[in-house]
Amino acid sequence: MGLRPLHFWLERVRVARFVEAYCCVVALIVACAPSLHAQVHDESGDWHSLPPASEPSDGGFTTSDDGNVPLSQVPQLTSRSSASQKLYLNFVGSDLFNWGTFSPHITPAYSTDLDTTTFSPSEISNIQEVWARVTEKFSPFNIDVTTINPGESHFVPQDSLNVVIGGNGSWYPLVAGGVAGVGSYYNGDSSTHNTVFVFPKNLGNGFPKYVGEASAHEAGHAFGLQHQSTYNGPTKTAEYNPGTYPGIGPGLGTGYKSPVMGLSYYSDRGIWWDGSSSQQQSNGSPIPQSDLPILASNLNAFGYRADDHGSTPASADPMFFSGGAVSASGVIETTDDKDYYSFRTGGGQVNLNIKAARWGSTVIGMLDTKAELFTAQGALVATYSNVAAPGSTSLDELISITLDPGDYLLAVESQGNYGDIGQYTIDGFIPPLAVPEPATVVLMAVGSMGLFAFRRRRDRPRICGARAQ
Ligand SMILES: [Ca+2]
Ligand SMILES: [Ca+2]
Ligand SMILES: [Ca+2]
Ligand SMILES: [Zn+2]
Repeated sequence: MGLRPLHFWLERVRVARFVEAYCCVVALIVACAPSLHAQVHDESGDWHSLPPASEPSDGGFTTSDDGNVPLSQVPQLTSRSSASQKLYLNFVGSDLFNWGTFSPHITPAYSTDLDTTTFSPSEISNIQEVWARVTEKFSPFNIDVTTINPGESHFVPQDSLNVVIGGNGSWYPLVAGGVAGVGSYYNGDSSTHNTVFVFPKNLGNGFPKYVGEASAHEAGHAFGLQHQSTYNGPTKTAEYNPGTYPGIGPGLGTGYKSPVMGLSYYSDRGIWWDGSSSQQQSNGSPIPQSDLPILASNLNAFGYRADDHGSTPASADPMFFSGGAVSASGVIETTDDKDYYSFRTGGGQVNLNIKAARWGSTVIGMLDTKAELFTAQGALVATYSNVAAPGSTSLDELISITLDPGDYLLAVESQGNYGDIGQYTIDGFIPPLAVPEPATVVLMAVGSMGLFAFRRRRDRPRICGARAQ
């Protein structure tokens, strides 16, 4: 995608005619995630009011509850500190006076209560969860998702993106989940200060899943992505492609996946997508958009992170070499990646859980895992390949197999569908090599060594100085 003039581009909420008129007047495009409280135009042409978000607000004013901390004590989280390019999740507020053609001025800190001067324990927990969710989205890339402010001087192209997460965006003319300029991370438009906005007060009062999806969505815009939309021929049927999720609002089932750049709030998995962008050619045909190459492009400059575990049997990481309780973790950066591990077992029941990313017990992963087990010689022993689908919620693979003693290879992979990438963990148990009984020699007193040596020499003659087997 080439550089384009920054146009403001508005979602279709409330009165479509107003939006169209507004777009004609304002020369800039701002892409905005839909608000949970806004009305959206569904495929049938009816207007639907979205239900309240499932996360209840405590509704109370918290002043000095035990455990509240000042904003300066926001958790200092970093997903990849070695990466020089930062995706800064700013939960502490902003005083940016001008942004594009707007005047946000004061954005309060992220808050689920009325006290925006401190973080309550539950707000701290939410901040950690949002960070974990955004970390998963960008885990294949060489960019650090962090809550540590890189400093104003770093909010310049191809350096750091400032994702301001606070308030309700009342300065913006529409109720929205967030707002961003397409390509604003690299296009050098100083009016947007390498900054995008997320409005948690319009996202289930700061519900972490919605805030996480919206933060990744607005960052995606800054990194050059348009919306993922749906069409019937040249007619756009939905600005925000809901993926396989069957409706709007939570609770309509599990096992679904949706584009981060579409409508992913309610789906099990918000993933990067290959589909039709919101942009159309002059004849109406939708312009395709494959999200991943755009994110990884030279314009953004961060690219994919280096593969973390060898992709061939010869480069397997011997992490489980001696067996026993095992744990490991990694990232499937692309659908072609395989992460190989070698292990040696004394034989018996092997149990390994290969899991997509979690927040506590909640699955927040994009990766639909797959695993293959080989002998050390490369013969396939077993394949574990549950495909996540509606009704089949698991992104994980459970290996439960009885193995003969020996050396094996485990390959962790993607199921291979577009967007099946991200973090995984491995935990479980591999029966270790049988610990040999201590040799008689160890138990012998020093004074007996002569006798032992004598007996060994007689029983097992040495050949060329080496003991015969
Ligand atoms: Ca608060
Ligand atoms: Ca690999
Ligand atoms: Ca990898
Ligand atoms: Zn958007």
